[in-house]
Formats: sequence, structure tokens, C-alpha cells
Amino acid sequence: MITTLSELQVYDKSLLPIADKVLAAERLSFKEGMQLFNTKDIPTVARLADIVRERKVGKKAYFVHSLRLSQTNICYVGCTFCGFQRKFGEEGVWDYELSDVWEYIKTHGHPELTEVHISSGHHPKKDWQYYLDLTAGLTERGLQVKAWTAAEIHHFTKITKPRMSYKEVLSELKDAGLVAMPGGGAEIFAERVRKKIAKNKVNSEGWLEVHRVAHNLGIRTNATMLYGHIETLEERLDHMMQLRNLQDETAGFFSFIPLAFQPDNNDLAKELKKTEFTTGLDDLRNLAIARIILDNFDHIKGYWIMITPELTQISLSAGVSDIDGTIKDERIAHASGAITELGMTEASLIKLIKNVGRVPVKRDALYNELQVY
Ligand code: V47
Repeated sequence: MITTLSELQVYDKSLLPIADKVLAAERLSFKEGMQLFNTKDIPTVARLADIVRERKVGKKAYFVHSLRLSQTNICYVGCTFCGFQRKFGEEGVWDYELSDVWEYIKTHGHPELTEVHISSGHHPKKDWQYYLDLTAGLTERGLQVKAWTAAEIHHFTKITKPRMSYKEVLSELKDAGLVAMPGGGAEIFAERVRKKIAKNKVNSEGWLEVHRVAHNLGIRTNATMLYGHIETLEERLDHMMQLRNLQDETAGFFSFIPLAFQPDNNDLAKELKKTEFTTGLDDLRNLAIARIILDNFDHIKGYWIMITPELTQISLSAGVSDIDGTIKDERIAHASGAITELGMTEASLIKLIKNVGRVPVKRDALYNELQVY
């Protein structure tokens, strides 16, 4: 492991004080974070991130045997970056009743499966009991339910009668079996951007408050950030800083997952006339800076669905310690043009990690280690 400045070979000498701080495990300021975003010396940024990663997890790299469940794509929110959402009666719409979900689990389930990660829309008509029964039914089938973004929790408070609080909604879901929450719906916290791309979704204050309440109830969660559209680099860093502050308060986040904008079949891409994916360099820089800035997060996740398995493998040397999982049936990124497979086998994930000299660790939804390969 690199421990001295001379071993680091820093090309951009203005980064030396930052490198010093990272080697001494000291926290970086906003200004220093911006210096990392503005330097052309990405190899140094990646190496610094790798030092932080190694300090946290050593040679281990984590994955989960998971299944993505998108029980509906009906959504009334209308985020402009989303190609997944449909209205009733539109082409390509689907909407599972509970019996359809149990069939889906029968078809896709198998003994290795541990986590079901639910990713779907804000349905205008489904009642509160549906979500409790869905969570309970999956739990009864022996699966760990990682579900409901903060945006959905906010939506649930609106469909309960009388209107329940975040705490009440989350407590009932926890009693039904919910073990962890995904990090979706965070997008970019800066209201300037949020107003343009996700104006009907929970605001950033609400998103953070749902996670605060979840953490206080003992429900661990993740956090995402959608980047590569109209946000500035300052707004990316501000997003990370807000997460770092909340993590200082609650220590409830497991991992941070940057989500690279997928530029097809959505209004935002059309408006921006954007047809190209984020660059590999930007993806890598973003992951590395997240690893350095979010010193209180255990994991930075490289989401192979959106940045490809190849770049995810490289990102293991730039701060990433978790590569999500088998997934099997991803629908949100693919609705917006993702070019990756819908899922990956466990064997491929293990190979991806082993080929760069890391030790694959199969984990469950709560990061308990199930098997070390
Ligand atoms: O909230 C939607 C994003 C999220 C696009 O917690 C898009 O482990 C890029 O949250 N381009 C859902 N992103 C997925 C998600 C997630 C993914 C992987 C792991 C975890 C975790 C969570 O997908 C949405 C939104 O931010 N999204 N459309 C798009 N065109």
C-alpha cells in the first residue's frame, strides 16, 4: 500500500497538500474537493481513492446475489430523465398484482438468491396495504427485501388515510420485513437542477429526512447521485457533502452509488440533444472523488449496469469496493438505452473481481459476508 508522497508520483503539484491529507486520513473541504474535480491528473485522484478504499476493505470487493423487481412502470411523477415511466393505457405499460409478483419470484427465484431490490414507479392508485403485503410476502418467501426509495416513502405518506408520518410508514414497512432501502430518488440535491428534472418528486430536504428517520429506526440505506446531465461539478460535490453531513449524524448509509445518465428515450436527453453516454474518465473521476470525499461511507458502488462491467472492473482500482450484483432483470437504465446485459451470473462477477487481483466476497443485503472466494 502507498504510504508516502514520493510513492504516489503526483503530476499536478497543486494536489500535494491534498495528497498529504488523504495519506494522513484527514477530511477534505469543499474547496479541496473542487480541486480534485478540476485537475487533469486523474491518475493521482484514482490512486488517492484506492488508498482510501484499501484502508476500508483491504483486498475485498463485494457483490450480492440479487434480483431486481420492477412490479410496475406506472408513474405519475414525470421526471424528465426517466424513460421507464408509463401512464395507464400507454404502450409498454405493466402493472403486477401481488399474484403476478409471486409468479415472477417463482420464475426467477432460486436457492442462491438473497436480496430482492424493488425499483418501480409512483403508482397513483395502489393502496398502502399493497406495499405492506408485497414486502411481507417477499419476506415470507425467505428473501431480504431492499426496497422503497425515499421518494416512494414520501408518496406512501400521501396515500395513507389519515396521512402517516415518515416514521409511521417506515415502522410499518420494517414490521412487514423491510431490511434495507435503496438510494434512488436522490438525483441531485441542488434545487436549481431538481426543479428542472424532478419537480414533482420529494425535494432534497424530504429525501434526506426520510433517510434520517430510517437510520434512526435501524433501517440501513444507500445513497445515489444522478450525474452527467445539466448539473455542475459544484452541484455534484455539494450533493456528496450533504450526504457526508447526514452520515456524520446517523452512520446509517452503507454505500454511495453514482448513476451515470443514460441518454435514450427520455425527455431530458431529447431536450439536451444528448445521445452519448458519460465518458469513462468522468465516471472514474466521479467514483474516485466520492471515495475520497465520503470518508465516512464504508462503500462506493460501481454500478456495472450503467458504466459497463469493463469500466467497473477498472473502477476497483479507483475507489470502488462493491459492484452491486447479479440483478437479472434491470429495467430502469435499459428503458433509457443502457447497452449492458440485464443481469450477470455470479461466476462472471467473481471472475471480474478476481482478474484484477481482488478477493470476491458474496454479501447479503446487510453486508454480512456469506462467502469469500
Ligand atoms: O432513482 C432513472 C435513476 C434510479 C435514469 O441503492 C437513471 O444499491 C441514469 O436507485 N439514467 C433507480 N439513471 C436506480 C437506483 C439504484 C441503482 C443501483 C443500486 C442502487 C442501490 C440503487 O435510477 C432512479 C434514478 O435516479 N435513473 N433514469 C437515466 N436515464
